[in-house]
Amino acid sequence: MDKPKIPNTALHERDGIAQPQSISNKAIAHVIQLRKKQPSAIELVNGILAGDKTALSRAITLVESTNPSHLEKATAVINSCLPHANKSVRIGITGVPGVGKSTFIEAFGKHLTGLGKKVAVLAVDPSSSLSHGSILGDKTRMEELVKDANAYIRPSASGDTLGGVARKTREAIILCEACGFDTIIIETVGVGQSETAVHSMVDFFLLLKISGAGDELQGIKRGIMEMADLIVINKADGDNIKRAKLAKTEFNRALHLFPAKASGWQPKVTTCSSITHEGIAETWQTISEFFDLTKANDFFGFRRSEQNSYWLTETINEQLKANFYSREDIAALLEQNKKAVQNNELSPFAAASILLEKYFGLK
Ligand SMILES: Nc1nc2c(ncn2[C@@H]2O[C@H](COP(=O)(O)OP(=O)(O)O)[C@@H](O)[C@H]2O)c(=O)[nH]1
Ligand SMILES: [Mg+2]
Repeated sequence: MDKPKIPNTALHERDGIAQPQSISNKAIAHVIQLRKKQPSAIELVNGILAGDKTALSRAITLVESTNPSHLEKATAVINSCLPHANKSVRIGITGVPGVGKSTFIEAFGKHLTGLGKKVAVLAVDPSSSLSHGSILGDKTRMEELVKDANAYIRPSASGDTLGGVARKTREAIILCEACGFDTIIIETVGVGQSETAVHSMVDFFLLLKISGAGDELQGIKRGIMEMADLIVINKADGDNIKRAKLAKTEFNRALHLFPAKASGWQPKVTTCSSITHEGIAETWQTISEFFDLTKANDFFGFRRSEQNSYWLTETINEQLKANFYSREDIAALLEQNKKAVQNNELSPFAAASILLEKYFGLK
């Protein structure tokens, strides 16, 4: 018997084969159950204070949530954790992509857990909202640290603005500290003003570099050099050792040209290899000296309280701005006044006054 001919046209549909349901009803029921069982704020806090990393992750996700209905719970968790936070050292690490930040943090973090410390690694990377966090993909690079019971690695919060990402990171620091992490490492790639944001939330700022073809100081933003408490020349291994030592001399000379720091600390330069681990212990030794000095001369506490008031005003600025621009009546009036300003019918200052008066309900 001849097989029926199937017309070769796009309008024809073959009967498909019945597909098995890709998600079982049991799995769906399980997910629904989990959703229902969102832990309460008190459960989260108890988990965090008991050192439970799952509770910590959940709380950080809550804090990062942009859903307004989560805000109240997030605030309650943060407030309960706050009295248990602060007992830590916070270290910021920056450097261009490829310099070896992830590899360094893996080696450095393992060294610290080897000393009995509990290490949390967070990232500030406002560019990563699309790629879902810069260090997420790097988790493979931090293979050992990820498996370490005394380490916690969290990819960067996504967000549209650096201010938003920075606030979430500040809150994540508090949660990590309440969870018993005593050494917080904040990684950032030098995008936008992210180094400045990280600098304003850490006690110690480390710039990672590699030795180049000679002119080591070329291409470094002066501001970053000025912020650094320590420059670490990474990849000081193999053929690179000699060049790394030369770079160290050159950076040391350059650092001495900057004005003295309020901390009383003279910034230093070390070399290390994140692969052979040569120089990792010395790098931590140098950082410890900084903490000894700044805790003895009270700069440590002073800087933290300065940072707190800085973040208070930063947050007010952020939220006022966000609230202003999200109001529909303001947006309409802004559009209208923009045209008038562009056509020189209204000065920018007069237009701003009109808008602000409307915003504050003065008119
Ligand atoms: N030889 C050598 N290679 C390194 C060292 N540290 C990192 N690398 C390599 O440099 C590349 C970039 O490292 P990665 O940690 O991803 O840099 P990141 O982009 O700054 O996080 C990787 O191929 C690493 O294996 C080091 O100390 N010595
Ligand atoms: Mg990396």
